[in-house]
Amino acid sequence: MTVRDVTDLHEEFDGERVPPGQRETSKFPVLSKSGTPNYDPDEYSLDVWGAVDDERSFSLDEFKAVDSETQRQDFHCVTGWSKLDCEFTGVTFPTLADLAGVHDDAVHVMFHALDGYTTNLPLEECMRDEVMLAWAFDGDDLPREHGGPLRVVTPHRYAYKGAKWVDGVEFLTEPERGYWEKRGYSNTANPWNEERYA
Ligand SMILES: Nc1nc2c(c(=O)[nH]1)N[C@H]1C(S)=C(S)[C@@H](COP(=O)(O)O)O[C@H]1N2
Ligand SMILES: [Mo]
Repeated sequence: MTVRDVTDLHEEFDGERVPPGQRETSKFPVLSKSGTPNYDPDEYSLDVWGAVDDERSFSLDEFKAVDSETQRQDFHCVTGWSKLDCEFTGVTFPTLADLAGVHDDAVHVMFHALDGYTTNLPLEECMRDEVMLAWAFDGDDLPREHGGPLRVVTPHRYAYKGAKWVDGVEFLTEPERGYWEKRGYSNTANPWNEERYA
């Protein structure tokens, strides 16, 4: 299996591999605002809507049939730990955007999740190959507490920008704020600038 290594991403941000104020951990801590939500695999769908040509709804099997890849990435939590060399398998955001046909006036994205979590990013920060909707971690199904069946990963931003249990991707023509962004976390979340809290 080919693994695309994107662990040199920090060079783009003129920073060290472990961003300032972060400590490397070999564990994979769990951070969830309200525990792991239940879901029915038969009912689950990933919905894509808003400023797109084709609003889409994928079952898990349908989504897993989309062109996917495996990447080696680092993971930076705003609370101060970084986990290096995570292997995530999934669909890149640009691939998903291509399937939906994003309108020219789309500028922002809101991710929605099964636990009521939301998080937002400018469209241009989503249109990077290392932003993935991932269903596998280190070769196995993504563990439920880490966002299985499907989560977003954002290695260029603190990990709260990556919704676990993602079930919706909404393309917006105006910026909006997600769950933590409304509650004092940085809207921009660049780990190499320590954009932690607003
Ligand atoms: N749906 C959802 N996604 C979420 C969260 C959450 O509470 N709900 N927590 C975020 C935060 S603050 C972090 S640091 C990462 C943690 O991912 P992990 O639990 O796999 O380490 O998920 C992010 N995505
Ligand atoms: Mo977090």
